[in-house]
Amino acid sequence: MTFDLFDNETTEPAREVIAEGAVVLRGFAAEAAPVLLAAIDEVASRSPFRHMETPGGHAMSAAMTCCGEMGWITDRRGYRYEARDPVTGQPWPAMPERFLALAKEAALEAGFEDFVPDACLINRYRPGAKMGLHQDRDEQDFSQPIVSVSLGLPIVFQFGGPRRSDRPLRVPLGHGDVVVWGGPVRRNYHGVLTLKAGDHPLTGNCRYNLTFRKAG
Ligand code: MD3
Ligand code: FE
Repeated sequence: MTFDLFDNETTEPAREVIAEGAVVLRGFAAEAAPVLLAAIDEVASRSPFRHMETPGGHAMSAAMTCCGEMGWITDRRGYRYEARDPVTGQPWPAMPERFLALAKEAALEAGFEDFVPDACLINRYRPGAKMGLHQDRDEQDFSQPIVSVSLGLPIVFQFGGPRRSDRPLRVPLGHGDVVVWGGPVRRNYHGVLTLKAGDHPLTGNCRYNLTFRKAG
């Protein structure tokens, strides 16, 4: 006799649907993590992590860089996508093959057939860094999902509603977790609580988050 229940648990990714259009794939990127982290270092050697300035004049506590055709930036003039890194004056580094493959696999797993991201924002959190509730609305096409990949130290994600005043749900995100955000939740408020100190075997005192987007 075979135990189908156990077979399923080992062959299917563990998926948690936290809202219509929001699917958590636990550990989906765990195997690829060492390759992804090496690719992050490669990107950052060409477009270094920096603390961007908000339009209000505050430095963001998460350090950021980007890869792909377009990169997200913020400065005193506002939030936008640009084809060149303002720090280097050069085009953003190309999106690593393994990044693109993973983003497409995750989107497919969540039911998005032809996700072709042209931008990947890389956030680096050190202990004390956070990201307040905000919406991602600088992209052109809201029918395209966002795929997010968490690497390194765990954090508590805040998943709000379409209004800032909607009480956010708290979802812990750990190393290798991938979330696909599409459909109605694509416009929801979201953020992360302050990163707590820790020591991860692959990233030390950091958490990295990759967000894949179709900006243009
Ligand atoms: C839900 N990053 O870069 S990823 C961001 O952990 C950002 O670094 C957070 O929010 C981080 O903009 C959260 C998860 C995420 C990303 C985009 C979303 C959740 C989302 C867009 C819509 C709804
Ligand atoms: Fe966001």
